[in-house]
Amino acid sequence: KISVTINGIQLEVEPGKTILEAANEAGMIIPTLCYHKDLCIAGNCRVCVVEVTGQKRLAAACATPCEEEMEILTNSLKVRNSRKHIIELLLSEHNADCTKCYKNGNCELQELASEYKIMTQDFLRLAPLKNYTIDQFSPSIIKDDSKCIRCQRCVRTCAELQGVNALTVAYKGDEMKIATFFEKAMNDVVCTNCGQCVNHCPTGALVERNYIEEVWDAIADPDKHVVVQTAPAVRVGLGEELGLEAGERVTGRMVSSLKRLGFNSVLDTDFTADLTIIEEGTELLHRLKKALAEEDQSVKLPMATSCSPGWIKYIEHMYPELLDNLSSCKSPQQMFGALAKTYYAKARKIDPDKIISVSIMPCTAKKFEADRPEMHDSGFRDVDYVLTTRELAIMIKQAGIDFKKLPDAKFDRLMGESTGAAVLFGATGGVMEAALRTAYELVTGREVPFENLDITPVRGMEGVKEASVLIEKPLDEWAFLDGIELKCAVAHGLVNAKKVMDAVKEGTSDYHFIEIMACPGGCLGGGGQPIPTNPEIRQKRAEAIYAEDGGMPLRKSHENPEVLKIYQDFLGQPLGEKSHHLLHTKYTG
Ligand code: HC1
Repeated sequence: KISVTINGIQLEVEPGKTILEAANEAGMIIPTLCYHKDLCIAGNCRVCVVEVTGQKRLAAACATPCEEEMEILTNSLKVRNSRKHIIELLLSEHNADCTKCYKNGNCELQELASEYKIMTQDFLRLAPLKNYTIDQFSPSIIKDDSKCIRCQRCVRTCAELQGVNALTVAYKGDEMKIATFFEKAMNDVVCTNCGQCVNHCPTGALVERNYIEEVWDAIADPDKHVVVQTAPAVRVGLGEELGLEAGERVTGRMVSSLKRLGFNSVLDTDFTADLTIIEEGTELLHRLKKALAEEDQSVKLPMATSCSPGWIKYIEHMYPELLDNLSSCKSPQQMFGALAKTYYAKARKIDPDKIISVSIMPCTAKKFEADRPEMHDSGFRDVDYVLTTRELAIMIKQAGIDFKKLPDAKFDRLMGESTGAAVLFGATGGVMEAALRTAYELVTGREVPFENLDITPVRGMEGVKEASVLIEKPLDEWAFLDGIELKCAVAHGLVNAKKVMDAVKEGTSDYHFIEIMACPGGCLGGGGQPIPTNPEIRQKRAEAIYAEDGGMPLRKSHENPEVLKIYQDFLGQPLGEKSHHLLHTKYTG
């Protein structure tokens, strides 16, 4: 350990710790803007400046490692004045029309301006804002350069977490901006719509395209029957946006709030997550049969999950030659949408034309997915509006609902029942865990050989995880699988997807099944989740997902009674004709 003094207090810190880390650990807060726990250090905003005795220039706390005997002042007059000037300079180049900004109330720059009481504008804007555009073409993301403070968190996010590099720094001096390739619209470049840039942006420069007014209008229309579905990860994130601790499970209160908002039926994406497991598990077994028993060379292995729309867009751009490796299953969101306007409409005797299907997702790419031309198999647009967790929280606040005091409520029936396996979808490795619980049992008639059904090798925040399950004494139909070690890989964050997909492309992988989720941590770390999202918060949300699974009476998708019922009453059989039409698709890039 090394010895440093911060604001007169002597501290022992680990070598390599930055001043920012040492000060924060000792309870001394230093403001930051370009810094984010997920990202490499940039040190370009200078808001975190501190005084180091003996040095003429102020140091950026985020980028300066502690040194032995260093004496640091985080709160001197010189530091406070400098910081205030830096904030004023940032504001002088910023469209500070805060009351008209979507991020009003959740903007880090606005918070700092408030903290430092920037009342007058010492640095008058000398010229109108230069070289900015507002890109509103994407169904998921709005990019407004006039609100950008050039901290480059979005650029680093897109490069370091996703390896996509859709955003970069362009121009110099006062014309410098964050731009796409040739300044094309986000919709026309490799952007996957994952929204990680939105989640990491400190201001209103990158925000989700919101559909709050459209959903209020639908609810208010007496001629419409508004059905809402909620994604697995929303129940472990929504509370944060409404004043609760990270990782607090709010499933019952979420359902309560949706009923009070006026939705006609509050149903669950988890139902179709269970359904996905039946369809996808069956598809995997069929592929294995063709490839291993019939030696059909045309069958592609490994089969890859297909529920993360950011991942779908990524493979379309980066590995189009591997599109046949994707499962043909639509995502649970889209399966739900297709069934809402067919199965649900028929059972409830409602004209599908009058059904408005809304989904609450932790994800901005789900907006893009719902907008895809493939997603009209019900004869209508399958999902009409997608709201993020953040948008739902806005509606709850607008409705004057005191979320903390809400009683728990239960999902409505028909497409509202789910198992613990379904909620696992919200965490990286969860689709794999749910699929293995079912596929192993279908093949052997026995439970998957992991204690308490917890398939721990696919849990955790390692970028790429591997697991294998030895298949022993299968049922007669699956005799060809006897002694086979089913090999699986799980990747989250597209930068990790690349590692797995490069191996698949080069033919060096021996996996049978891979799960890829676009966002770090899986959907619980989605671009539509509360801000901030960082490693500690993702960890807490993951623990909440596992606790939710552990507490469910049913924990295997094939035991979901509503899933059994839908096959009996409507679908017939997995991969049957109706399933094929409504629940499966083919992405062609
Ligand atoms: Fe997801 Fe999925 S898990 S993709 O992350 O397969 O968004 O939560 O809803 O569709 O079920 C997201 C979450 C979500 C789908 C499911």
